[in-house]
Formats: sequence, C-alpha cells, structure tokens
Amino acid sequence: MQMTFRWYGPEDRISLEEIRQVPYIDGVVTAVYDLPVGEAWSEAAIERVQRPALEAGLTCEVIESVPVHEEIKLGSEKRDALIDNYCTTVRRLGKAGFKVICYNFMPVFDWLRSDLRHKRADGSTCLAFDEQTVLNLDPAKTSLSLPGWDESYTHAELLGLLERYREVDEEKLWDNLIYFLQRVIPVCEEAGVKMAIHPDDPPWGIFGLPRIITGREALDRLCRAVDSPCNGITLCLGSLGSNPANDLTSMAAEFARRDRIPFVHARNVKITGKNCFEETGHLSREGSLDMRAILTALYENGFDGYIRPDHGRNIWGEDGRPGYGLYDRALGAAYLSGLWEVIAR
Ligand SMILES: [Mn+2]
Repeated sequence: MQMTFRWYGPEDRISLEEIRQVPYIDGVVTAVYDLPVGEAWSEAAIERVQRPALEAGLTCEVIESVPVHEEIKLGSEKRDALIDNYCTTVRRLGKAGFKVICYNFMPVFDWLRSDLRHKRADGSTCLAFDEQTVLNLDPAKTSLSLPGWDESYTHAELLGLLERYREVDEEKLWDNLIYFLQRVIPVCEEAGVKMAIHPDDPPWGIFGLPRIITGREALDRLCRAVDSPCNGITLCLGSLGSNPANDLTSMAAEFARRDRIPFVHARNVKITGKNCFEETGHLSREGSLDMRAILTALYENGFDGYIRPDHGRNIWGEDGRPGYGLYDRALGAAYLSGLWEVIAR
C-alpha cells in the first residue's frame, strides 16, 4: 500500500514541502490542469507537474484525472479523434513512469454537492448533499449553479448539452464507455498503466442524466466488459458509501481479490436521510462506514495499490479548497496509516 495525497500542481496553496512533512505520505496524486479537455497532454506539460514532486522526494505515479471529453460520453462522430488523443496521453504518462489513471464517466456534471461549507456542530465545515436543495436547482429551469458544475459552459451551452443527452440512456452510456475502454485498455497494457474508473458521485441519477457507475453490479459489469488487469476501479468509499445499499467491505474484498483496485479514495460519510449525506472526518465512528473493516478486507485480499485520504473537513480555521484542506486530510492519512499498520502486522 502506498499512501498518497492529492496535489493540485504548482498552483496549489498547499506546498509539496507541507505534504512531505505529513509523515505517512509516500507520494502525490496530481494532473495537468491547464490544458483543454480532449487535448493530448504534451511530455513537457506532464513533466511540469511531475518533476517538482520528484524533486521534493515524493513519488508521482497516479494521475487524477485525465478527463473524458463529452463527445466520447455522447458517442458522437467526433469521438475517435478524441480517443486517439486520450491514447497519446496514456502512452506519454506510461513513458513518464505513471502507473494509474483515475477518470470518470459522469455526463456533464462531475461530483455534485448542495453545500461546500456545511457548518458542523464542532465548528468545522464539510461538503454536504441535500437532495431537495439540488432538485430545486434544476439547470434547465434556473441559471443558478451548484458546487461541482463546470463553470466553463454558458447557460445556453449547458442547455444544449443536456438536450443532447436526452438521446443517451443508461444502456447507450454503457455502450459508449465500453467503446472507449476497448480502444484505451490495449494501449494501457502496452504502456504499463492501469485505468481506474471513479464511481459516480453521488451514485444516483440527477436531472434525468444517466449515471451508471453506482454499485457492485456496475463495477462487475465494467470489469467483465473489458477483461484486463488494466481495466480497474478507483474504490471511492465516500462516493459509493453515500448509498447505504452499497456494502463497501464486501466490495473491497471482491474487487481486491479480482485485482481490480489500483487506487482507493478513503473517506467517511454520514447518511443523514434518503439521498442526503455529509462528509465527516475519516474515523469510523464519525460516519456510516467501518474503515477498519474495509481496510482489513483490502489487506486480506492482497490490495497493494495506492490510497489517499479523500475529502477532509476544513478545521482549525483553515480556509482551504473545499474537501482539500491540509489539516484534516493529514489527520486522515495518519489515521488510515495507523489502522493499516495494525492490520498488516
Ligand atoms: Mn473520490
């Protein structure tokens, strides 16, 4: 197991030196953030984010993420050229020594929350999701935006994109995902890179858009659709755990045993109602997930990939990027490392 920490590149307010001083951290997870989605990443752009991490004495082997262009998810005639670009990026990342690429296949919106600074009883703030608040902000009916929306779309562009997705139901989205993977995974096998799909967050459909990576059956279908160790999963405990029907301990055991978990996002969530949750500290008793049981299942089934503390709260007065402050994620890394030490002894 390699403990990692997300770093948003040279623009991140949190420095590599600070990350390195978290004694449990082996490396960083990063990405090229300054190129348009769909463009192949140049070797120089990759080096610009990788080199400072290596010079700081950290490993840099996981990319989060290489975004998938909407035309690929829509399955339009523009997708083949965009998939070629994606493959070029995969080859260059493999050449540079990267081992895992986290990506997702969520239409239009990436993760969604109703509140980025939800005040908790202890005075900390966290990300939270309240379904009614979100539904009241239907993008077709309002120009308000929600945390997680891509602000690069104008309202008209957003409506146009939502309209195009009316032709794409869940089965069509599956077809488009498999089409993509059938072309990318062979390149990954040559390049020595594993793809690790991030589950949909939250794991249910929103605004009529299809969402497909939502639970055990979906992950099983994904693995079987392109049967390669390079076609894997980012086991995001908080995303999948927002739905109480997902048994994370048994999913961790099953997919670790099948060697399909190259990357784990570890965080806890507290389910506060139907399709409502808030993100808590990492500790088991803070939320709805049993971290010890999940990490034990990973260990006992041979997990040897990368893990990182996922979203943390903002604590001790820190005004960090929501979910990505330094302090609570460092505490999360310490807690997870402590658990792992005991489990692995
Ligand atoms: Mn995650």
